[in-house]
Amino acid sequence: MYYNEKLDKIINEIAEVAGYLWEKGWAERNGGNITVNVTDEVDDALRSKKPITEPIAIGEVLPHIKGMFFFCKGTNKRMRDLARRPLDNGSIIRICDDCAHYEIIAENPVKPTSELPAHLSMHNQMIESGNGYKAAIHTHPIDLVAMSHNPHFLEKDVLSKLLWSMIPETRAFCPKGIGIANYELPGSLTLAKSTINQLKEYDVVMWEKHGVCAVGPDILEAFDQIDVLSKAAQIYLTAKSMGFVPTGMSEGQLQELKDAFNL
Ligand code: 2HA
Ligand code: ZN
Repeated sequence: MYYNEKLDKIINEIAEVAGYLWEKGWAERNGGNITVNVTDEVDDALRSKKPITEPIAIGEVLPHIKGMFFFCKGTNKRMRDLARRPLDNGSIIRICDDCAHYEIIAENPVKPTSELPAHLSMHNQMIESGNGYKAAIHTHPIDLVAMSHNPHFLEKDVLSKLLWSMIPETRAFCPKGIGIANYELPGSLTLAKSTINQLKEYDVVMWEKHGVCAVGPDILEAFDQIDVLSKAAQIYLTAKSMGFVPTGMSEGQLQELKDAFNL
């Protein structure tokens, strides 16, 4: 038992997904990050804990996450270690009442992920939109990142349409497709801004030549979105490596799926 039953369940899900990211080869060294809004699971004991740090600036003012609690992978920590020892490789932070700083409230002085501005901006937007989403993930899937090196695939919805057409599940389980954020410095506020811009339309965003971000109701569903897209990318790449360009499902077949599943 780490904290309480409900919070432990979420921490165990985070550890489970961290293990998948490592196994898939998407999480070299400290690559990738996970944050989950755990405000509803924080009990009075944790809420009354004194912060172990002075307030640290987020770099943004994020009014919708005032006073909220997030479990965050630690900066410079490895996903493969988060999978085995989540509390040594992540920490719980609380957003201060000024909405511009956070403090670490768990025992563990692990500083949160370098992509905190993007992650907290995504959570802020999710609360604002009222979509009920609580999880955000960023990872480095080899196939999807490789595709982002082709300028044609960075044009709006070109990649979504190609990936949807590779296997019916992609259309069904990633119905919004994938948005594109052009290359920006990792960890920067500009990357955070272009990510949340794309999130207005998509649940998954490609970070050009870097990785992919996804949001969802929980961390498993956010991971599933990237996994489904990566599977479609692998089908495309496998066909290409066999020496042909895959035909892809037709517009009619994709429309039929859209109608059948009310997408
Ligand atoms: O946290 O992946 O983008 C390590 C990264 C930064
Ligand atoms: Zn990254």
